[in-house]
Amino acid sequence: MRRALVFACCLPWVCVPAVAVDLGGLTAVGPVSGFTTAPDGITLRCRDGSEVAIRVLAPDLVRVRAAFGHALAARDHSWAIAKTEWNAPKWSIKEEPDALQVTTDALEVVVHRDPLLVEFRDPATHAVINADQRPMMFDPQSGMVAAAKKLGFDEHFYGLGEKAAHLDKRRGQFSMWNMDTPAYVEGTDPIYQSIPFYLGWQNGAAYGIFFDNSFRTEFDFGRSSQEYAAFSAEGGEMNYYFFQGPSMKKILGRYAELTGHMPMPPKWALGNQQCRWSYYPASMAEDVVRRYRADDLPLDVLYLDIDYMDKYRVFTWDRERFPDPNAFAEKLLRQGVKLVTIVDPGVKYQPAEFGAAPSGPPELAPHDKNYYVYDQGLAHSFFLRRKDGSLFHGKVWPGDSVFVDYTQPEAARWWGDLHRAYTDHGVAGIWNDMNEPSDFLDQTGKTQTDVVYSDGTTQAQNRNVFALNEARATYEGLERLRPDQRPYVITRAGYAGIQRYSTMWTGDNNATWDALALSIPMFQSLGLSGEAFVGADAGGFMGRSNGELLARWYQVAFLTPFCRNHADIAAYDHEPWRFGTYYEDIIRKYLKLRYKLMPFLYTALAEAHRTGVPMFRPLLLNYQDDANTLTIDDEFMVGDELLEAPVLRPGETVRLVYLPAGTWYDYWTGQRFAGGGMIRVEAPLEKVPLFVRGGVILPSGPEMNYVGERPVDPIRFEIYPDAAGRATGALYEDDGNTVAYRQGVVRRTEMVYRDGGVDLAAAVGKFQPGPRRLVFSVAGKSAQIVDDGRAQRVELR
Ligand code: MIG
Repeated sequence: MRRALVFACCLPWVCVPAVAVDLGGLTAVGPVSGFTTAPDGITLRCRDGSEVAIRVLAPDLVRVRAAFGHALAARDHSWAIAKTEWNAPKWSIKEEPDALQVTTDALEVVVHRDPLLVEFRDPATHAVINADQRPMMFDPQSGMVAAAKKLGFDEHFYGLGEKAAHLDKRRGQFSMWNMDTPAYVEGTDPIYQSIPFYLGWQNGAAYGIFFDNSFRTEFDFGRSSQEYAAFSAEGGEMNYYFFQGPSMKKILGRYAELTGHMPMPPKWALGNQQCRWSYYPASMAEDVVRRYRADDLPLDVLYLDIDYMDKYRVFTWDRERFPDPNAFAEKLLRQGVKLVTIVDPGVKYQPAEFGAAPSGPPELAPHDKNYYVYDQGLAHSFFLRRKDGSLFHGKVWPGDSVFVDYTQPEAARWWGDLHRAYTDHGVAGIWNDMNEPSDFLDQTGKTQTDVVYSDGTTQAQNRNVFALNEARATYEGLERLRPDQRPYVITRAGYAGIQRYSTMWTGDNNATWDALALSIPMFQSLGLSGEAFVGADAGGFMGRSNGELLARWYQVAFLTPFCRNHADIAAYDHEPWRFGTYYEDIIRKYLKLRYKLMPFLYTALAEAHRTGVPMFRPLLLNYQDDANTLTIDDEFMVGDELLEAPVLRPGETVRLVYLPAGTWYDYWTGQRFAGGGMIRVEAPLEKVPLFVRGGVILPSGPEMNYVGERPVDPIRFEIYPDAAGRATGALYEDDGNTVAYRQGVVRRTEMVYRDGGVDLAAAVGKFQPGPRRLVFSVAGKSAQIVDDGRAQRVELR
């Protein structure tokens, strides 16, 4: 059976292409027959019985909600939304014969009455930013809803979360329907996650649209027509949020406010991570860690994949493979390595044979006769059922399995509390896989749509938010189990808002050069969709990797938030040492550099937490006015400090690098370049083209083999002056583990380099790192001080 399952799961995905948004035959909403005002906007009544609400949440954030043929439902709930109460800013309404106009400080929303067309304009110039190409539409038979916006002649599209596609989504067509798609390639669509949020760009100005509808959704950015960019869903309301820029960073800030900020993960989550399907028994997993240490390779996290469990039963341990989980976890921890275990949503369907529960912790007991998770879930009616009342069964790793209704608060709480089976044994974090939810019998999810939830909604509406709710239950469970520790959760599937609970990785990629290249626009698009903590399986999950590919892969992975090597059960091993010391030396160099740059990376991560602006960025996000960056997705930036142009083809040792206008420095040689064009850079295998923007002060620390191995002392600040001889820098610090940062126990140190010295501002925040040395250097000059948090001027000599 095991063999058959492996086969079924590893079949190359048969691509179900996205459906063109077919607007033919849909019924248009409107026209407007009257309206009422509310404190935060207006509600339009239409001649066809429809209702359309325009709500002002912030000067630059307006929500449009439409019910077709009837009034808007009183229940207004979305799992994606973090902030439901907004203080309506000042706005005004103007009535004209053919139109109504709602105006804020940042936006002018014009609603034409007949036909009913919504237009967003700049209040100062009245220039149209985004406009309906036709009235919003619906299909009374199927329940489909749709909107079509005029397609700009030079309009470009970004975001949409996890898509196996290039950065610029113009002319593309995409579906949102969470799906388990092993070995996906560019063009496979949909894949694991659904983030129905996009950014439009025209002439340097950006806006955002979040179509918050969790039914199967389609986006069409000028694929089926020259005239419109359309989005539609198979059910639910027309419900979207319009974000006015023009700054993309500002939009991302608002999006984070609306759908939630990413919490700070534990600092060790930025450390190097190692996984394989599957390391067992315990002694073999220990061998992996021993080899890391013997080879002087940094490592912070080791993963246990599905084989640590007793026959794939979640919340259990296989006692033959892992006789003493606590002792095992402790052994790892003594070497600085934290343990993360996989948890799948499928609960083995196992009616009890005997009533008597075994004594002792249930996760360590034998389960062949009696499986506590199934018994408890059944007794409390926590499992999903079909419309006819029967349990919803799927087939996943444990075989016949049932799934939890995480929308029931008691079920979510129960699920969260079950994680005691891990936290009691020293497990530091949880990895949620298979949560589309995957089902070997039907990966399309079509046979799941009649599954009903406690609130009466069906899987047609909830499939896309299944993983979000599982992650929420997991995160909140970890918070209860270890109140003073930051939860660490990593997920495969998700929906908008997932960043509140989980980090993510991009699933079962291939061990190919194409997959490496594809990962860059994927991370960038995720970052433009609210998910900052992203990464891919380094080396490529499926198929056979090799030394050159692995070395080049690490040259990208060492700067991605999530840096984890992982491989399929059937794949040739590709841990850093597998292809010999030549490649291993290169990989070590980049892993060491990652740890050296940890002060910088952690600062960039804290920025993402605070502002919603991701650390892994497309050039476009930093250079929004530079149209040369519109399609660049084979280079990336970390923060606005580093620019990398990785080598993405075998055998290549040179590459062309676009540098935006400004001053740039080669990270390796310090050589200075003027940006605004392409340069040709030598890139032998041991070297990745890496640049620092002029104007930056880049913090770094001592080398380490795991986070916390030694004090971060001294902290070095390399100064890279801009053309005017100036640079600015920032350093974020906190305790790295607890949730005290939420109460302001952080420390932010800002500095400016000018006139040959550094003006250090007084440190802000309540975190006290204790005295440590700060070393500043620029072009042969340097200075060292002992930091006491006070403002001071440091002259470099
Ligand atoms: O059906 O747990 O994406 O990382 O190693 C495959 C086994 C299930 C898919 C995950 C992969 C993991 C594997 N899982």
